[in-house]
This record gives sequence, C-alpha cells and structure tokens, in this order.
Amino acid sequence: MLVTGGAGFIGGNFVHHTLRHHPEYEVCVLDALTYAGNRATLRPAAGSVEFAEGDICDAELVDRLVARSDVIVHFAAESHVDNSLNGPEPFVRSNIIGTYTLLEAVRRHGGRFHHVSTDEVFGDLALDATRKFTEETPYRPSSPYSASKAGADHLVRAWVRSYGIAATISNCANNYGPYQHVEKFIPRQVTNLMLGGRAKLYGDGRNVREWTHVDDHNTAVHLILSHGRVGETYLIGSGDERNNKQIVELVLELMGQPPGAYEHVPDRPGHDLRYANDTTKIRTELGWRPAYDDFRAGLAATIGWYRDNEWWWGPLKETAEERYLALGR
Ligand code: NAD
Ligand code: TDX
Repeated sequence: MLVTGGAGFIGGNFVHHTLRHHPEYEVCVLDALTYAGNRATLRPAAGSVEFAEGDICDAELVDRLVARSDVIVHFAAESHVDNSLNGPEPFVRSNIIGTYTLLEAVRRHGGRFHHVSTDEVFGDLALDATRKFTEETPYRPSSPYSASKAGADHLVRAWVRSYGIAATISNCANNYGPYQHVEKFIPRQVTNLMLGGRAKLYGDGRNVREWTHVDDHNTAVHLILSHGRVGETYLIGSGDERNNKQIVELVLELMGQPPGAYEHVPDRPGHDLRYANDTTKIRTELGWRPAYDDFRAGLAATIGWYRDNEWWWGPLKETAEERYLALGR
C-alpha cells in the first residue's frame, strides 16, 4: 500500500491505524516533508514502514512507487485554508497537479486508488439549513484550498469515467486528534493555553464545524477500500456540529481556565459559515459508525495528548504563530 502524505496529521494516523488493524498491508509512505510533514509522527512505526521522501508532482518517482503498489491512498495535500488565502500557488500545484500525476501513474499501472477529500468542496450552509451536504450536492468551493481540492475530485471522477481506473473518493468533515499541526483550530488553542497565552476566535465565533475523530475517518477509509463501490463518493462525518465559540469554551473548561480567557481576532476572508455532512450512504451501504461518539471525551483525550507530547509540537509553534502574526490573526 502506498500512502501519500503519510507524515501529515490524518495520513500519519492512518499509517498507525493500518499497522494496528490491517497487518496484511506492507506500507510505503510518500511524503515531501513540507512544513506540515513531520518524520516524528511516524516514529512509533519506525522499522514497519518504508519511507520515500519526495513530491507527488515528481512523475518519475510516482510512477515507480505506483507500479509496485496494489493500493494507493492519497492524503498528500496543502491543507490549511489560511495559508491558501495568503499564497495559493502550492495548493494549485500539490493538490491539482499532484493528484493528476498520481492518476496518470494509476492509469498506466492499475491499482486501487482512494482519494481523500473534504466537505469544503461543497461551499457552506446557512446556520438554519435543514438539508446537509450529500454525495449529490453541487460543488461550490469558497477558498483557494477548497477550489484546489474540488479540482482534484473532478480529475479523479474523469479518470474513472474516461479511463476506467478503480478509484473512490471520500469527503470528510473537520478532523481532530493526535499529531494535528498547531496551525489548526483545536491544537492552536490548546497549545496557546499551555504556553500561558490566550485562545483566538475568528470573528464572532458562530461558524459551525462537524468535528470527527481522525480514527473514525480512517476506519471509514479502510471500509471504503475493502467494501466501497469503485467510482463512488462517500461522505464522512460524526454528526456532532458545534460552533467555534462553543469549542473554545469547552477547551477552556477542560483545561481549567476561566470561561473568558480568549480574544476575538479579525475574521478569515470568505470564512465558510457551516459544514455538515449527511452520512446516510456510508452508514447504510458500509455499516460505518463513529466510535468516538462523545466529543467531550475525545477532546479531553486530545488535550491530554498535547500535554504529553510537547516534544512533538513545541518545535512547530513559533513559526506557526509568526505566520498568524503577519496575518493579524
Ligand atoms: P497535513 O497538512 O497535516 O498533511 C499533509 C501532508 O502532505 C504533509 O505530511 C505534507 O508534507 C504532505 N505533502 C504536501 N504536499 C506534498 C507534495 N507535493 N508531495 C508529497 N507530500 C506532500 O494535512 P491533513 O490534515 O492530514 O490532511 C490530509 C488530507 O485530508 C488532505 O488531502 C486534506 O485535504 C484532507 N482532509 C483534511 C481534513 C482535516 O480536518 N484536517 C478534513 C477532510 C479532509
Ligand atoms: O485560531 C483559529 N481561530 C478560529 O476561530 C483558527 C486557526 C481557526 N478558527 C476557526 C476557523 C474555522 O471556522 O476555526 C474553524 C476551524 O478552522 P481550521 O482548523 O483552520 O479548519 P477549517 O478551515 O474548517 O478546515 C479544516 O477542515 C476541513 C481542515 O484544515 C481542512 O484541511 C479540511 O479540509
């Protein structure tokens, strides 16, 4: 199995999950180790996983690795919306050209390809909308990040239909859990507070996300690989919707801080208001259920992981906050 982006947050957790629950796979990770990739994430798997440092836009390398793989799971991407607003070029390159490069190798050599995408491709929902995103919702991306992921999804669909490659797509809601980069919402607040700083809420904090544990995402990806129908798309999400202000308040409570220990910072331009996935298809077709059905407990465990693993996130924090300082957030 070739795992692209396996030194990132979800890909790294996927590698650990695979070694634990699917030992039949021999795993090779392809990762460029961008600012978001971290070899340390794979340290617990050292010796059990082959690591190829390289770029998914490198056609020769990708061709060689795909040629010897039966299964390719594609996580590698530029993943942070704020960075995409500030500098979209690497998003277009890695997310669109990188996916294209992998698809062309799969077209030549075959193999079962799974493309990991996001609910952000559908745009956003009104706070009071009763209908959630489904697999049929038209694409309406808002940010350079989500537009580049949407472009990648369209390429995958076209390669299935035109060239008959054996691919599936999943669009998951927001993930949380261990090994998430400190630029992202939950780890940023937790580590700010651990270092004696304050939590930072964009705008008024009423934006809603559907928080899904990374291990539930990865269980779903494995189910799609083993039982999903080729050519199909599956939406993934816990169903647990909360606004950002509620999340900050819960983090403060779990960390024993006063409820007002946060500040409002300028909003993200074009900030999507709400994401929510209707997961009827993956639940009924594949029998997927989130195991982490208690968000408070999952968040408390995640905070515990950051408390215990400052060696992992400490070296990343200063640069991440310097980037936010430059953005005024
Ligand atoms: P991440 O930023 O933590 O990790 C991305 C990894 O990809 C890093 O290890 C990085 O080095 C690698 N990478 C980036 N560009 C590369 C390139 N050109 N060649 C090779 N490697 C490259 O991201 P994540 O949060 O783990 O997201 C993984 C995937 O899941 C992405 O495709 C993202 O769009 C999708 N996704 C993320 C979420 C979420 O909440 N984080 C939700 C739904 C979908
Ligand atoms: O300091 C912050 N304060 C804040 O209020 C940060 C970093 C974020 N926010 C808000 C913005 C969002 O409404 O929190 C929410 C979550 O922000 P992010 O962690 O940046 O996630 P989001 O923009 O929702 O995108 C995430 O989920 C979908 C991932 O980063 C994407 O890769 C994935 O596709």
